[in-house]
Amino acid sequence: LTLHFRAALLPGGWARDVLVTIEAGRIVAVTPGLAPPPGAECHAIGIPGLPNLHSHAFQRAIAGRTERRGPGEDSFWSWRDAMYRAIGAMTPDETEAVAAMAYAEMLESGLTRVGEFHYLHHAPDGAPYAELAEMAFRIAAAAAETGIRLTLLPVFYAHAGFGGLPPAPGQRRFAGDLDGFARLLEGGARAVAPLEGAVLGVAPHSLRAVTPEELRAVAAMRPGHPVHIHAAEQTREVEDCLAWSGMRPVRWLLENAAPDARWCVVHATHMDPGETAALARSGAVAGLCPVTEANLGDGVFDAAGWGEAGGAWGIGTDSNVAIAGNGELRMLEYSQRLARRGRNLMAPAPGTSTGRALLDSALSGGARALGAPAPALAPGAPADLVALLPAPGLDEDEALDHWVFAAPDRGVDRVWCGGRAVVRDGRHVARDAIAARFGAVIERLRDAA
Ligand code: NGQ
Ligand code: ZN
Repeated sequence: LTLHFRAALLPGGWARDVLVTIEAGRIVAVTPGLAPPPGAECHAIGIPGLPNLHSHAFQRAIAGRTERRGPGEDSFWSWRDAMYRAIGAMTPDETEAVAAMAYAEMLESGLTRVGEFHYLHHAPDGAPYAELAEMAFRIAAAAAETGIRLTLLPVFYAHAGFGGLPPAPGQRRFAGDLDGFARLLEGGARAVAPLEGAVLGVAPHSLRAVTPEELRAVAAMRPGHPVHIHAAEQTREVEDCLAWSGMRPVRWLLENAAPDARWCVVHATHMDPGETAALARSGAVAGLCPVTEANLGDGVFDAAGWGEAGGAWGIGTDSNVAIAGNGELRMLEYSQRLARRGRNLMAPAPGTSTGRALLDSALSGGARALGAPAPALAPGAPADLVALLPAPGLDEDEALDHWVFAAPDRGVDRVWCGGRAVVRDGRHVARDAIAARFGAVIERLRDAA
């Protein structure tokens, strides 16, 4: 396969008239300054595929179904109850169908690898499936069907709150002990084994859901592989952690879990300046999910301060309420503008492009968090590429700024994973079948609820 881009973002920056040769799923040559030879496929703007470092695919099933004001205080916590109820009856077939829809939409927005923070393990009554890792196989099947790269993060979840509280009834599909988790992990390894480039990490769910001993045990189960944890997303979690330990959640992690470059701290919304500086220094990636964080009323992550502290970050679509790579980047910059009453706060220096800075960070931080090679249009790299729609009259960085801030939708033309075109004209190649199946599942779940 030979692709030609009028402009392409290479490791050293933009180049024009770039010929990209792909063989057996990998890029074998990248040559700027060439006119398209006969037979080459021509596109406008080429960028590497973006990592989506945090997804709960099944939550795509409630998109649009939790936006009606509740009876009491409507908050993250009442959303969580509604989410538990709405998905309480979801079967393995249904979960696979919903995940396939979410993954197709991720690809349609240029997200070519997903970190699936996977905790829907057991049957609706909490009983283990005959194959304990049944649901991991379903996630892997959805990834295989859509062509997205998978970093599977099986989640250890044992408690309803700080201090080792027993799990609540709504959490029985997630909960288990360390022995069960070791077997889930072994099943997860079998599930992802057939997928090219798949990665297996671990995810202690949160400081609420694991004890310190469990956290240490889980983090040690996949040496050298990603460790993801939710932390400091809601102020109530900060208060509960202070009451339990005398420390804020990120401070507790720093003192007790020794996070390093294989860690991804998801959200990390509420940090004081000391936590921000120390966590940034640790090498841990901040897993930012700006659209979900806005949707759930989490608060504003100080991304500008994190950047000044040298912190790495990537983006995640988390609840999948709206799936778009450019949408996450836009929300991230806009949250900073609203909080600091300034503009272009994520651009590092005068004259630099905000869209470019956002993309560069999300590519490198996201890949690190997912244990994946840095996405690059370079020989030897996996052929995971995105062609953006042309932006007439704009220079290259402006085209990225347009994609982030001005594109009417996902702004993506074509996407390749492993050299295979999985999105054409902005549509996943199997969208019709996947969307039909998804629609039937949504109706069934609504009837069941
Ligand atoms: C999750 N979502 O794991 O899906 C959580 C809700 C929890 C977010 N934190 C459950 N956004 O945190 O207990
Ligand atoms: Zn999450």
